[in-house]
Amino acid sequence: MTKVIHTGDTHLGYRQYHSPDRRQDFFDAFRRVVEDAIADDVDAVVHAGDLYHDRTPGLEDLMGTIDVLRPLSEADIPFLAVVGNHEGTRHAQWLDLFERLGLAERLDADGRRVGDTVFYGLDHVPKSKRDRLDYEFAARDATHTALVSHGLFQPFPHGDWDLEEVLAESNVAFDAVLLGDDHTADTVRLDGTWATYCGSTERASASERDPRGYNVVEFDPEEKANADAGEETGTGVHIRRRGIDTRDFVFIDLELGESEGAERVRQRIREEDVEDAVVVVTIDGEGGEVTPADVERFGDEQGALVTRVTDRREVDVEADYEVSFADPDEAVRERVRDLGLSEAARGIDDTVRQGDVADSNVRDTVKERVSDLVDDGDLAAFEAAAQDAGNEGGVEVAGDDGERAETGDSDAPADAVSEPAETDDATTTTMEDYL
Ligand SMILES: [Mn+2]
Repeated sequence: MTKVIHTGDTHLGYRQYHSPDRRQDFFDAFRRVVEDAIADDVDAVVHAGDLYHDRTPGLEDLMGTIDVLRPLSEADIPFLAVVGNHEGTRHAQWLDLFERLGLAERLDADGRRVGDTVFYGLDHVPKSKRDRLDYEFAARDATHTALVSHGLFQPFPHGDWDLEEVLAESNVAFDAVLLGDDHTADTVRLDGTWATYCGSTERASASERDPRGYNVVEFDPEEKANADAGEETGTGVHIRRRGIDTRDFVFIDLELGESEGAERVRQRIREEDVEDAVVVVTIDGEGGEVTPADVERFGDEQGALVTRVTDRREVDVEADYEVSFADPDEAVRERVRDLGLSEAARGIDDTVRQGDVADSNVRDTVKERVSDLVDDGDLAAFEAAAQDAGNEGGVEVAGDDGERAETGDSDAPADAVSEPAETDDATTTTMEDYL
């Protein structure tokens, strides 16, 4: 029996909401996974990419990681990993450093045997380069084989990389595919293969409402032998989810009537136990007299760690400016919508400004998005949005309501939670830098 923990999308170093406590939370969650692995004496910890949020983690992040990984290697539990799209895949990187320190192993097409199971790795590959992949893996003697990869695969939601095609083209018949990138845990069966996302270990965006956790995956050689002998059993792959204790998030969804306002919001926050929690308030409806800044203050009064507001109210033009000052991000989004940019340009703008694309990843992300459009032959995406004569500044942008343009990146929050731009981002990053 081979038993491993399958984790991923740990996003270490992420100072979410500009909060040092949140940065610590991401480390704590990862540490809990490692502690469980040691307590359980599993045969390996498999990490499916996005160990770091940023492609160039800071020295503190690297040292923090060493502190987490060292007990694992002292317990003789290998840490096997692939590289995700937040880390860039072209050059030497953190994983190679930890490999050199004896704290990690990078999975590749050669495979790594653990008990009777061989684990293969396939790093994240940008969409524009996938045609060149041959999915050739070294043939190894093993009862079970598993592929570890990072990307958004079909048939999972938001998939742009067809897993059935990958499995059909691979020369190895995988029993399991252990995936990272989609922060939502999910498992499907494709013919004889189990495919599973372990989900993120901490909420990297406010759209990740479900409890966080990881997978425990067992490979039972006896059951596989019985299946091979024609008995009606499974293939001996057993996937179980286990939760981890993470920072409390309190989600408050409010529909405000015209006569309702600040008092209603304050009351709703008081009803919840928000102390030390991240409070995510979504306001909808026609209503009234409350600004995002008010809501943040109500959260602070009740001892919340962070309070974030997504304001989805329909507001008229005059009120727009009022909201704009309380929420500069929304003001910028409004203005960008009015510029009549092409889809491609909006995508670039979006990537440059997005709080959850780390600065060091912006260049690669932009390049990837543009080359995907070029490869798809989507030239319309480069045409400026039509400016109707007599259209008073409002350019119709289909379906875009301040949402992130389609990138296939599951890390994108479903709704942009208002987050003031980090000062140094705002002053040092301009679109011209990336064009
Ligand atoms: Mn991720």
